[in-house]
Parts: sequence; structure tokens; C-alpha cells
Amino acid sequence: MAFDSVREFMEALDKSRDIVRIKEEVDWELEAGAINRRCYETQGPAVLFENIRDYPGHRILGGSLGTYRRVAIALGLDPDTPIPAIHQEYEQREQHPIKPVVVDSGPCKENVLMGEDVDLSLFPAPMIHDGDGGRYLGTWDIVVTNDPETGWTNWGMYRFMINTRRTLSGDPSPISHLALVFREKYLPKKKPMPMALVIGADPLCHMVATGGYGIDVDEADFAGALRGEPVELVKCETSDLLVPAHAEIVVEAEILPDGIAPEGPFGEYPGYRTGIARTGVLCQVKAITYRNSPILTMISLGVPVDDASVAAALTAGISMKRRLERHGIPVTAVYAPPEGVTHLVIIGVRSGGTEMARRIRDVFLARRVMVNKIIVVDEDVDVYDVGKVLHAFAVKCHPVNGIIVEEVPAGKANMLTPCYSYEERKIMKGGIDVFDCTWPVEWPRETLPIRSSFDCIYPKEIRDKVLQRWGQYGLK
Ligand SMILES: Cc1cc2nc3c(=O)[nH]c(=O)nc-3n(C[C@H](O)[C@H](O)[C@H](O)COP(=O)(O)O)c2cc1C
Ligand SMILES: [Mn+2]
Repeated sequence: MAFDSVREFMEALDKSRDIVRIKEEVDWELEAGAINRRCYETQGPAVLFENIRDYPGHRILGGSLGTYRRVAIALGLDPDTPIPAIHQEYEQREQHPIKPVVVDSGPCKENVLMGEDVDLSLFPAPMIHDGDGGRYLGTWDIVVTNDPETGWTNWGMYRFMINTRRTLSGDPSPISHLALVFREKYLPKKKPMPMALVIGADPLCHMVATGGYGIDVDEADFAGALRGEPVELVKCETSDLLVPAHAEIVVEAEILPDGIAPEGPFGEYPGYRTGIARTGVLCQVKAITYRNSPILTMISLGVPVDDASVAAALTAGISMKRRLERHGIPVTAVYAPPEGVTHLVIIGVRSGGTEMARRIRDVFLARRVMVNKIIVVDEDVDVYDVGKVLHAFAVKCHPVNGIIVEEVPAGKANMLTPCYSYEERKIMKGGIDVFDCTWPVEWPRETLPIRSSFDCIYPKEIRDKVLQRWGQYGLK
């Protein structure tokens, strides 16, 4: 059922006409990024650039999971599967992690560059947006690192740009698992941290790399869960790290304990260029292995909806739901619509009211606060139906009592949120609002306004009669 490689996945996209293979010569400098970006903004297809200026034999794939259709295909579902059903399927599969298996070799070893042969300029890293700090080799990637004490292998999607022929620079945030292990296990000993930058693996591997799984959790097990079968991994040439055997390109590197390098700016996931830091970690490349005619996966990140916002809607929505459940919130459903780029989240609850809204706020305040707007609705409002949520917000959120406003102190807010001032982003200060769109619990139930909808305002016998005779009326 699962696709082993991005190539098999692309064949499925061919069948459903969700990919266009571009034979015209396309420039790696801005043109490929602009085409990929415009495809997102016109609900267009994934694009495979087969003819890239200066790089014969190399290919770039943009937008592999840029729509829910493509996510459904990656999961082996009907492309037209409705969004709530995709979320349910995803959530259900994730409950059964499957450990990866180690194999002796794989397509990613078809070509091996070591020593003097190592040269990042052999690959068509695109200049994605005008004004980017450089050419990004890693955007839709998987960065593999390891905790030397516990054996925990982390997969995270972090961007990496080319610094020199044999060095990369990247911007893993201080709360990323990569930064955590680097800070705690390598920096104190002044040891370089081995990493592998994996490009062009099976799409579900990339998907889990974007997800916020717990500390000590191997994302690979969840890629197995989504695939319904284990991911095949193969050992790196210059470290003990294991990487997906069917990947297109694997850059084996070490993050240096004593170096920094220019990094960014970049068009960020909230849809604006908001980043402030202009330096990042420095990585020394040790080896590069790649398939014949390799496919470099990329994302021209920006305003939603794109691969990042769809992936985040799935992974963040599900992890927020689990977290709220752990804190005893009677949550029925959580949806972080892609258009809200995880800055806005909609939460359905079995029992609402101001106290519940405060409890929800406190769950979010307990950690770094990446979300800044939370909409809480009663369980009879479908969280996936943004029009219905807007209706609830318009008429059920009291303009004085229904809004909880809270400042988020320095060091805890999202440094990429566009509405924060430059100074706020710099010190990571911000805020969070909860919009309580539920009926106050203290209102006697018999005084609640009756919803004037077919389901709520008509007696059952009338509804049954109307439904039964629908066709007879000449209605479809
Ligand atoms: C396209 C894309 C690019 C990303 N780039 C970065 C990045 O450069 N740095 C970062 O800290 N997180 C980045 N993220 C978010 C991380 O992938 C996400 O937080 C993930 O949970 C990280 O894995 P971890 O939880 O194991 O640290 C990016 C996400 C996407 C979809
Ligand atoms: Mn992780």
C-alpha cells in the first residue's frame, strides 16, 4: 500500500493528474520557486522540473503535499477524501507506531561522493524567493540526528542553505529537538553532532518530520504507522545514522560546536519574511550519496495553502488535541485550518464556558506559545467547517465577556508572527487570545437560543417527511 519512494508517489500523482512534469528549461534562480509558489496560489498541481539550467540530469520536485488531495494520495486514500476523514484516518493510523527496519543498501547509495569529491554545488539548490539569504538545498527535507546517550533518533524538517562547497548553515529553533540534543549532549563536550540531511524520501517520512512529536520519540516509527509498514533505513557512510534507503539525496554532515554562519532571511511559514536572526548553525559536509538522476524536493514556502500549512494542520491539530485531552479538557475535535498557519486553532468542546476557555488558555501558556488565537466552539459546531465556525464566532462570542486576552512574556512567544513588532519578535514577546464561542455554562439550558436550522428548529416528524419526499418535490 505504501509508496517506497518519491518516484512511486509521483506515478500515483501522474494517474490522478496532480503533477505536471515540466520539460521546458527552468532556472534554479527564482524561476522554479516562483512557478511552485504560483501553483499553490492557483490550487495547481505539484511540479517536477526535469530540465534545470546548469544541471542536466538533475530534477526538482515542488509541492508534493501541497493539497489535501495529494496528502490523501500519499496515504493511499481516494484523492477526493474529505478533509475531516483524512484527519481521522491520520489520527487513527498514528496510534500504531511501526519500527523501521535496517537494510544493507538502497537506491540512495547509487552514487557516493567522499573526501575531495564532496561538492554541494553539484546539486541544483534553488534560490527560492527573492531576498533569501542564499540557495536552499534543504527545505522539504528530513534532518536526522541522534542522542548519543539514549539512542533516540530524531527527524525534523529544518531548512539548510549552502554556505560554501562543503558547508551548510541552518536555523533549527532553540525549541527544536535538534537544538535540544545539540545543546545538551554535544556542546558541553565541544563535540560535533553528526546529522544527515535527507532529500526526496517517501512523502509520509517528510510529513512526520514536520510534526511536533515528544522528546525521545522516533518520528520514523510514526512514518511506519502512517505507511502501515516499516520504513527501510540504511546506514550512512560516515556515521552510524540511519536514513531512508530510497531517498534521492543524503548529505552527511556534522554540526560544528564552535562555528556559526550567515543564514536567512527566508520567506517563512506564517506567509511573510519575519525572521530576525541572520546567523545559524554551521555544518561541515562529510559525504553526499544520491540516486541516479536525483530529485531535489523543495517548497516555495509562503502564504497558505502549501505543503507546510497542510502538514501543520494535520500534525499540529492532532498533537494539540492529545495535549488538551491529557489536561482533562473535554475536547471533541481540533482543527488548525491551513489558512491559519497554526497561529489560529479551532477547538470543539463538550462543555464550554469562561472557565473552560481559561483552562484551555493555560494549557497553551504552559509552553512556548506558537498559537495566538484560539476559537472555542460547542460540539455541535463542525470545527472543519470554517463557515460554521465563523457564524459561531459572529453570534456566540460575547464582544466583552467572550474574549480572553493574555500577554505572553518575553522568551515564550512565536518570533515569526508577523503582527508582532520588530522589538517583540526580537525578544519573543507576544500574546494569546481565546475567543469563547460557547454558551455560558451558567445560562439555564432551557433559555439557550434555539438554532434556526433544519436539524434544530423542526420536529422530527416534519424532518422525516421532508427528507422522505425530497425527490417527489423535484429537489435533488
Ligand atoms: C517547510 C518547513 C520548514 C521548516 N523549517 C524549520 C526550520 O528551519 N527550523 C525549525 O526550527 N523548524 C522548522 N520547521 C518546523 C519543524 O519542522 C517542526 O517544528 C518539527 O516539529 C521539528 O521537529 P522536532 O519536533 O523533532 O524538533 C519547518 C517546517 C516546515 C514544514
Ligand atoms: Mn522530534
